[in-house]
Amino acid sequence: MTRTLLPILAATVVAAACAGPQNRPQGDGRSSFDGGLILNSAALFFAGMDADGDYAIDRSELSEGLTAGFAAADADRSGGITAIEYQAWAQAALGSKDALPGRISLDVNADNTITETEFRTGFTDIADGYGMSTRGEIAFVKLVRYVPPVRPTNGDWNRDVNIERGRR
Ligand SMILES: [Ca+2]
Ligand SMILES: [Ca+2]
Repeated sequence: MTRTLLPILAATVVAAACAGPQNRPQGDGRSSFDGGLILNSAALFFAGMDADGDYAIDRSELSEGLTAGFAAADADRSGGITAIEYQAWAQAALGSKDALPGRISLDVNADNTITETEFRTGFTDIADGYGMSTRGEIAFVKLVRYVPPVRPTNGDWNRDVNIERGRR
């Protein structure tokens, strides 16, 4: 009973949170953001791969970093990263267990295990998005992004969402 009920309750909470503007708090409960620099996905992980200290990640640093990252994440050396292992690794290496990329996006065949191929492919795709495929390196400047201030004043809650989507 408890096993089946909990996911339903969790799903209900998520659905309520996503239900739209009518469920947003009014007045002082509205959020705003003063703007500033944010870290792009996997920024801490990539930055830590800079072995020669030139503030850029080249292809060999990326490859070695991915090898080391997979080895660290696969705590029991089973050859795959389980959900629990990924959560622990993401907390340590990405800065949060909720940081992107999430486990589900890396586990392409959805077998609840992230193989080394899936791990490397997922992070290589992100690295390519930061310029690895075109420039052969990721400069640190690509790992941060400026987000302008957000001041919802006319009930336009979608603006928060659109800015969040603009990061992808
Ligand atoms: Ca470097
Ligand atoms: Ca998999």
